Amino acid sequence: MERTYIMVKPDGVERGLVGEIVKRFENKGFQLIALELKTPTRELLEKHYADLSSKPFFGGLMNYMTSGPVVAMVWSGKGVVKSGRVLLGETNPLASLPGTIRGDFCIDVGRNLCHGSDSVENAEKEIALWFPHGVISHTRVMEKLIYE
Ligand code: DAT
Ligand code: MG
Repeated sequence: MERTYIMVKPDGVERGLVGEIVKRFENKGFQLIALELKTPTRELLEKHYADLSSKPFFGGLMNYMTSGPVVAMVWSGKGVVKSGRVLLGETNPLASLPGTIRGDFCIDVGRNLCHGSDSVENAEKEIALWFPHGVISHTRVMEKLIYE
């Protein structure tokens, strides 16, 4: 089954939006297979955001992302990478539609609450980076109520 890496950023944790964000993935029918509250090191974040290291906002992004604990999660399900990005909304919250997490709860791109992997390949890389000890393997009882 497809998997994606979803993270509640420090502003989302600080603002008490972890439950709200988890709820949206649960309501959709996706399965939570890993979750950890942790304060990431700059080294870990530099790997996670390696493709953005030359951007002018990279320093600000590192300061933001190391400002407090994050909630790191892995969600599993059919089409979860793309669908997860739809649940999150656009990178710029002001361009995000109401009904999406960023559209409903934030304003600035540098305080956009959450992260979601942008491809299946990157999802697997990010899962290996954030959960080097692996995730759970569990078949839900309700699986046939979600998938035909
Ligand atoms: P996304 O998080 O939607 O995958 P991204 O990978 O392009 O977006 O960028 C990662 C994060 O970097 C993004 O969530 C917030 C920050 N960021 C991106 N573009 C930015 C910009 N123009 N100014 C400030 N921060 C930005
Ligand atoms: Mg990205």
